[in-house]
Amino acid sequence: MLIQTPLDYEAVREHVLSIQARDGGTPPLSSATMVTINVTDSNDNPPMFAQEVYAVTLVEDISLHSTVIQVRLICTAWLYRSG
Ligand SMILES: [Ca+2]
Repeated sequence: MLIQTPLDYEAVREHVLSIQARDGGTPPLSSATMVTINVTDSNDNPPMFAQEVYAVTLVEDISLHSTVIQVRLICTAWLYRSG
């Protein structure tokens, strides 16, 4: 068996295949079996910022070490898992 399209854990975590083998005899004899493929997760989704653009205005005499902005990141792998 060969992989022909990329696997995507977030889309499909399990593939169940039915395989049949048949010989060239007369009459042909065959057997069938099931193959279950479990896809494991890899870290293939980069985190995304919650907003595309962040902007902040600061007074010039702001104290050193002041927090100037908080940005929020969304772990997209988590998004796909929870859905
Ligand atoms: Ca993943």
